[in-house]
Order: sequence, then structure tokens, then C-alpha cells
Amino acid sequence: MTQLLKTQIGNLQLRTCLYNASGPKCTSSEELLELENSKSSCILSKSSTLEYRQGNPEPRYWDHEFGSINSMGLPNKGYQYYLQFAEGKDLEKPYFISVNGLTLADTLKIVVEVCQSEKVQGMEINLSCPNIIGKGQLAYDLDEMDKYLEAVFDILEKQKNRNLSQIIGVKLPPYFDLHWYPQVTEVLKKYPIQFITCVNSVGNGLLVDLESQTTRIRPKDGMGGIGGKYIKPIGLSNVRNFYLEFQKQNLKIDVIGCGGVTNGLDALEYILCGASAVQIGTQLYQEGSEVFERVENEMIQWLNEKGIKGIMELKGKLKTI
Ligand code: RRO
Repeated sequence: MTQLLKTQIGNLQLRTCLYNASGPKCTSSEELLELENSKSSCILSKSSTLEYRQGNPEPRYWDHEFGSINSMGLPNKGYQYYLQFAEGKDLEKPYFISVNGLTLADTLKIVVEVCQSEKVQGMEINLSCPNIIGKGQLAYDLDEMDKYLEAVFDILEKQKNRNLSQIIGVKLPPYFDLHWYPQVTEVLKKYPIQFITCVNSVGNGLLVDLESQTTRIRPKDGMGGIGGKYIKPIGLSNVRNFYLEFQKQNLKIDVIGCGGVTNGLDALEYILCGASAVQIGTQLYQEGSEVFERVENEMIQWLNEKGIKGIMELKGKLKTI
């Protein structure tokens, strides 16, 4: 078995740097089992709320060769379903639960239970869903994000039965102006965050069908989060900027890249920008879980052709011309 793509998030070792983004094909136990049986290096659940949620009215997802638009509205089975998925199973790979309580109180209830599970190796706290009607993305309001994280880590510290080996990180929205990166970092570094995932879909875009003169999706007058090829340059920039900021401040926070990965070369670009691991979302939706094997093989082939002995040789080494 090749070691070329081995990586680590916090202290958690991963066979490869590739796994699924929270969103497509990770809502039901069948989908999660498919990830277990694929070459994805971990399993990450759909963002979970306190209770089951139906989500927004359909059609709420549309994609084509350049990417996707979605306004799913957080359809999920409720966090207990995601906890129970792992109970009584010996999963072969790390299992992460994505958490997105619609209120701080709900998030606190969820994290208090998830943090006790020996079957869950990590939590990705979603601070960036663009599709909750009437609500902005939390991570664009740094004071609110700070209060939220303070409450989350406060309550976690008080838990006596906590699984301390769990790693905890946050999923961030894309930032566009460069002044954001040091400001967001000032908030993140106050807490024991081990990773950030950059980026969530770009909210809110609009895809139009000229033929029928309609929007592609129904909720919110057709607006939704844009993913796929459209957003790779934005994902790369966010990974690069946070990676450089963390290096400058000597912060040990891993950056997970997400956005527009369709092949091995895309994933390697993220590694070059500083990503410790890379998630696949829209392409997983389009291609199914075989995507992980294909992308893995493409990465290995390129590394072998260049004589590079592992992605750690490449990580963060992007040069400015
Ligand atoms: O379910 C969604 O509408 C959704 C979520 Br929670 C998210 O974080 N990002 C996204 O594009 N869609």
C-alpha cells in the first residue's frame, strides 16, 4: 500500500488526504456505508441538527460540468441518527460528524453528546451554511462567531466523559478580501481548534435556464451556494491565505481544502497551497464514491512522474513567480 498520500489532521493519522465534503451523499446510513466501503480516508456526515429536518422545497440542487448550485436547507436525520450509525459497528476508518445546530442552544446540546462518543473521531462545526432562510452565515460576523465558539469550547471543557482524542474543527465560508484572514485567525486562535475546512459553497449565486427563463432551483428565488469547478480558485486562495497566516503566527491548525476538486491535479494544487487534506463534494455527487479511487490514482501517478516521495514534500510549497 502506498504511503505517498498519507497525512494527519491534528493527531489523527489518515491513509490518504482525500475524503468527502459534508453535503452530498452523506445523509443516510446507506450513503455513509458507501463511504466506508470506498477509498475515502474518512467518513464525514451531513451537517446535523437536533431533530430531523426536511430542508427546503425542491428542486433545490442542480449541477452541470462547471459545478453546482444548492439550497438544500440542511435536510438531515438529526444528530442522534449520526451517533447511532457508528454504534455497534467497527468502522475501518475515522468517522466525523458535522454539526450545525440552528441555534447556539441546539449546537451545545449536540456537541455535549457527540463529544462523549468513542465511535466518533472528530467534529466539524459548520459555521457557514448559506441556505438557512432568514439567517446569514455565522462566520461572516466575527463577534457572533467568537461568542458561539466560546460557548462551545466552554461546555466541552466541562464534560467529564468527553472523548479527548476527538479532533474539532470548523467549516468556514469563503472570504474574499485579504484583511479577513488575520481577523478570522484572531478569533480562531482563542480556542483549541485543530482544523479549519475552507471553503463551504459560495453563497449566494444564481444559475439561470435561459430556455425556460427560470431559475435552476426553487428556494430563495433561485439563489444558493455555488460549488464545483466554478469555485476552485476561491477555495485555493482561502487555503493559501489561512495556511500563510497560521505559519506566520506559528499556529498548529490544519487547513482542509474543499471546492472544485474533480481530479488528482486539483487535489495536488490544494496540497501545494498548504492543505493537509482535501474534501470532495460536487464531484462525489456527480460520479459517486468511485471518485476517491480515481483521484487517489491520479495523484499517485503525478507524484511518481515527478519523483516526489509524498504529499508532505509538496505541502505549502507554492512559489510566487
Ligand atoms: O444543507 C445545505 O443547504 C447546505 C449546507 Br448545511 C452547507 O453547509 N452548505 C451548503 O452549500 N448547503
